[in-house]
Amino acid sequence: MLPLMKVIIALVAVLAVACPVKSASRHYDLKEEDPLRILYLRALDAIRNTYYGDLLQEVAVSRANTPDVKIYLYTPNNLNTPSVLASDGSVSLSSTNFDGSLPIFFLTHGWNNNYQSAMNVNVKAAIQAVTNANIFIVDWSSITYRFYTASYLNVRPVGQIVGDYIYSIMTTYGLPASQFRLIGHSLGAHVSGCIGAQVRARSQLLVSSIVALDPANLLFEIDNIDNRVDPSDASFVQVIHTNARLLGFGSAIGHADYYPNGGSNQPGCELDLLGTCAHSRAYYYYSESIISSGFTSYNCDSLPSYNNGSCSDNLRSMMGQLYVDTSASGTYYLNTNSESPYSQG
Ligand SMILES: [Ca+2]
Repeated sequence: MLPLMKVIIALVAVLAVACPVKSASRHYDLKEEDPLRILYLRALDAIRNTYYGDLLQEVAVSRANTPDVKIYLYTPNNLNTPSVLASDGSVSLSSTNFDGSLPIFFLTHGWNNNYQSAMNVNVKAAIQAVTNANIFIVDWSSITYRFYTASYLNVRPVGQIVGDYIYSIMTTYGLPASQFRLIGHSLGAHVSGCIGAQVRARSQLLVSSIVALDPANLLFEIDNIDNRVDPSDASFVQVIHTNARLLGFGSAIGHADYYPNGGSNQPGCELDLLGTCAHSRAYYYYSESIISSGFTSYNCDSLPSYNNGSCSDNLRSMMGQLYVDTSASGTYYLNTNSESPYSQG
């Protein structure tokens, strides 16, 4: 039977059962979720638990290699027309406008996205609006336009390819790992973690920061840091959660984790059963944080505590920012507007 058919049958079966749900997963607490959410999550679990083995077989022959990963470079001298680079290093940076004296950012997109997707377009424009920088966009769309599991299984291989690429820049130009900053959305957030881990493995040094924008949830485990973003992957890891426990990872997995509007549902995304609207808010908030006066957030343990004022005397931090707040630690809460500009100050 085709895997897709199995998935459809699993979804139908789970939806048909509709039995009371116990809070079984270590990723999410279902008690406060609505019934449709619960069914959705159980369907995802059914896919994972029942058919994961088959899906692994399906993609066993498709481990990413360097031809699957393209890298696009934008600099102050080519703001919108990229230099197209090969991730095996076969295209020399000396043939581009790369400037080793400028900050270096690597952006990595998620599933069903490419280098021209909204995440890349918005974050790149925001960076370019405030500073001169080398902006590398990692395009692994030849993989991400395939089945989710194929993308999931290639998070670490793609991270290793790009980590090796960064290491080659470091050695060629004599640059420190601390000059590199990584930004990734969804699966790309975990790829960024794996990039950082590979740089560390090659150089024994850490990249400066990773901004993990609503890192993907499905199939990732809190106990396995090897294929997901975690604090060991960079000097500082900031996570912005906007669709926690559905498309995005719920648990706090960075040095500092920000939960705008509670981190699960976002205002302006009310009819958002699949979570895609809330999931994308992460990069819209982040882009705005770069070019605006920012999003004030408060160290707090929950949205209700934040909303009832219990945390108003706690430490504050600005969510996002081009150069993240490395003094932050723990979880932070804030509210936003339902449309741009999202910041409430
Ligand atoms: Ca990791």
